[in-house]
Amino acid sequence: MNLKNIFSKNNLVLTHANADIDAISSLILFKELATKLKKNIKLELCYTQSIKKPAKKIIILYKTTIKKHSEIDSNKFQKLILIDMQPNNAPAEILSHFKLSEILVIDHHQLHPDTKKTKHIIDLKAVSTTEILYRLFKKHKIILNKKLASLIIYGLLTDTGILRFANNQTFEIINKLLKEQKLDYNKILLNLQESPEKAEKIAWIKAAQRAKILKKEPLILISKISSYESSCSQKLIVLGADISLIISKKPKLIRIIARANSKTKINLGKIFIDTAEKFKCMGGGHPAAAAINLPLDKEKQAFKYIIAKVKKEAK
Ligand SMILES: [Mn+2]
Repeated sequence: MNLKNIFSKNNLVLTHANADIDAISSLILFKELATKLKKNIKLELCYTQSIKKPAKKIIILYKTTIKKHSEIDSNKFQKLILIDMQPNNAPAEILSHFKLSEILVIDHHQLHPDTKKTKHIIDLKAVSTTEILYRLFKKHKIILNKKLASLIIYGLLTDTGILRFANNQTFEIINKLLKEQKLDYNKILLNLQESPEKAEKIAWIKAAQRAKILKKEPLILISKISSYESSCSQKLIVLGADISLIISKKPKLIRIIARANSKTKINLGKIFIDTAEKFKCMGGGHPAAAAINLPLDKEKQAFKYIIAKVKKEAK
């Protein structure tokens, strides 16, 4: 696929809800890549609903403007580019303005059936979307600089839990970029460091207190918390769970976050995509990290379905 031919004059570049460092770094990298490939094109960078606190730091550091999706008039754009997300997770009010064939997807999450009808670059082996963008820079022979290389590394580090889920490729790319751009790894780490707020630490402790054992082999823990569900899920893994499920009640939905450690054989992303298909809601992710939003009217049924699948497929 030659990216050059894909852009139109006005391009809307959107990333997922609760945008993380990989999502924001990838947006900035994509804009740089696109404007180098095709001069005079316009790209509007945009996020869905909210941005995570550490990712906001990247926006300030790079002096970038990224708008909220509700501030966007989709009529102005002929092309939608989804970064670190797929159409099934895009807000309907934006999606309704585009045919699937007018959408370009760049992502490393499990392929959703709707995505097959789009133009897409999906690489499940890439640990971050910035890794896919790194390869696109190479493929199109666009020269990197210190700032862009740092963004690639930010995504690689954060989406692998600071290298806990890294593979040989991850180290190779990081090493290459550090050397080529004469970057200081400690300085990069420093930019990512964020001490959690007291409220988040209390959420972790509550999630641990409320945890119940769903299965002993592999060890599946389930717990409830109203916010910070993603990091709570991760903390249960650190405590010793092979798989953790966190239920979080939101105003109009129930959000479930699932995590697995690297030795457990399960594809949580696939389970959540199947569940989302069956119960017509939003869900997906990676084999070891996934999220789903269950509508309140189907919550009980969908929840039962998830629990049964996770228990059955976890090895
Ligand atoms: Mn990502």
